[in-house]
Amino acid sequence: MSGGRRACRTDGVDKNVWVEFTQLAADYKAVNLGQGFPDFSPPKFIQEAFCKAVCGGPLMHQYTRAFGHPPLVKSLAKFFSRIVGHEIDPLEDVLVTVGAYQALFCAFQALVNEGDEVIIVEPFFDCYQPMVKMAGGKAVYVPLRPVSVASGAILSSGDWVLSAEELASKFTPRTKAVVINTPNNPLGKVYKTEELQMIADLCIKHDVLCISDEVYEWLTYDGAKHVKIASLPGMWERTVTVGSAGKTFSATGWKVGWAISSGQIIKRLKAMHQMSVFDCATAAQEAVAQGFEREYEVFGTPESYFQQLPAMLHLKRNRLASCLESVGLQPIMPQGGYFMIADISSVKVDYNGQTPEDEPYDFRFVKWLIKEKGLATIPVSAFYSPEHSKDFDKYIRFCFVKEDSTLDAAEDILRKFNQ
Ligand code: IK2
Repeated sequence: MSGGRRACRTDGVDKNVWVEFTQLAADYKAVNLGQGFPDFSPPKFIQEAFCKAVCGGPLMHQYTRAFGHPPLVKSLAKFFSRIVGHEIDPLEDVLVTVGAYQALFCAFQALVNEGDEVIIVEPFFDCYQPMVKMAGGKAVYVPLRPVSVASGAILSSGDWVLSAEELASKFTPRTKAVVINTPNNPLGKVYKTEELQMIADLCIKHDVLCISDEVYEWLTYDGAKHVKIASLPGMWERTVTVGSAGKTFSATGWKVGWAISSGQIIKRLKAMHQMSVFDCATAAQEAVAQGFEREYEVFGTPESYFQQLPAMLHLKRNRLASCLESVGLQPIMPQGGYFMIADISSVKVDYNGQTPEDEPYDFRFVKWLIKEKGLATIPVSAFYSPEHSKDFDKYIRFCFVKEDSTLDAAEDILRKFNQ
C-alpha cells in the first residue's frame, strides 16, 4: 500500500502468532493445546451472576461509568487493598479495561514517549513489544536464563533466573519502564520476593515505572507464592498492576481486565481509555464484581475458586509433564500459570519439504505437529525478541488448562508419534 494510505505505526506489527496458529489449529481440526483458554465452563457462581446481571433490568444493558462499573471498581479496590497492603481508591486508582490486553495497551500509550526505552524480561507475552513500538518507544530485552541443574533432573521454571548485573546494565537515562510478568507466560516462572526486590531496587534507583502483568496471579503450584511487586516498599506509586477476569474466573471471552496504580498514573491511562474504548460491557462487569464479592467472603478457605482452580490445574500439569517426559520431550515444570514448555531438540522430523526451511526451528515443528499429527501447540521463540529468539527456538508451549478428555486426546497423539 502506498505510504500515504497507511500510518507508519502499523508497520511491522501485522503478524500475530495467535491469529496464525489458532487458524491453523481450526483448519486441521487439531487437538488444541495452543491458545491459552480453558475448554471447560467457568464456576457456577459466576455464570449465575452473569445470568442475573443480564436479567437485572434496563440499566444492565446500557453504558455504565466509563472507567469501570461502580460495583466492580469498588470490589476490586476492596479485594486488592487487603493484598497490596495499601488503601486502593476505587474511583482514582482503578481502571476497568477490555481484558488485560487493553490495560497493557493503555499503559504503554499513556506512559511511553517517543524515544523512551522499555526493558522487557524475556520470554514475554508477545504483545508487549509491538505495543511499545506503537507508542514510539524502544524495547530493550533481558532474558531469564536457565541455570544448570544435575543431569537427569527435571528443570523447574524457578531455575530460570534474571541476572541482576545484566538487568542493571540495560538501564539508561532514557529508560521509562520495566515490564515483568509473574506467573510468566509461557515459562510458568513465579518470581520470588528477592527477585522482585532486586527489580524494585533498580526501578527506584533509576526512577523508572514497572508494568507488572499478573493475569495468572491465583495459579501457583507446589507452594510457590505470588507476590505483587506493587506491595514492596516504594513500589505502589510507580507500578501499574494488570489483571484479567478472564484468567481469574476462567471466562476469557468476557474480556474484562483492569489496571491498578496510583491515581496520578491511572489518570493517564483513563485518558487513553476514553479516547479508544470509552466503556466496557456492563453486565460482564457486574458479574465479575459479584465474583470478587464472593471471593472476598471465602478468601483463604477451600470454597474459594482461587484455591479450587490451582488445585485442579496442578493435577493436569503433573499429568502433562509425565506424558511429555515419557515421550522424550523434556518439560520445564511450571510453578504457575496455564502453560508448560518442553524441549523438542531430541525429536528428529522429516519435513519432506512441507514447511519453509527458512522458518524458525520451533515454528516448523509446530506446523508439522498440527498438520501431520493433529496436535496444536505454540512455538516458544514467538515470546522472544529477534535478538534472542534463535537461542530459544527448541521449545514448544503446551496449554494444560483443558478438559481431561482433551488431555487424553493429546496424550494419545504424543504416545503414538513417539512410536
Ligand atoms: N497477559 C498475559 C501474560 C496473557 O497470557 C494474556 C492472555 N493471553 O493468553 C493467550 C495465550 O498466551 O495463549 C493477556 C495478558 C491478555 O489477557 P486478556 O484475555 O484478559 O486480555
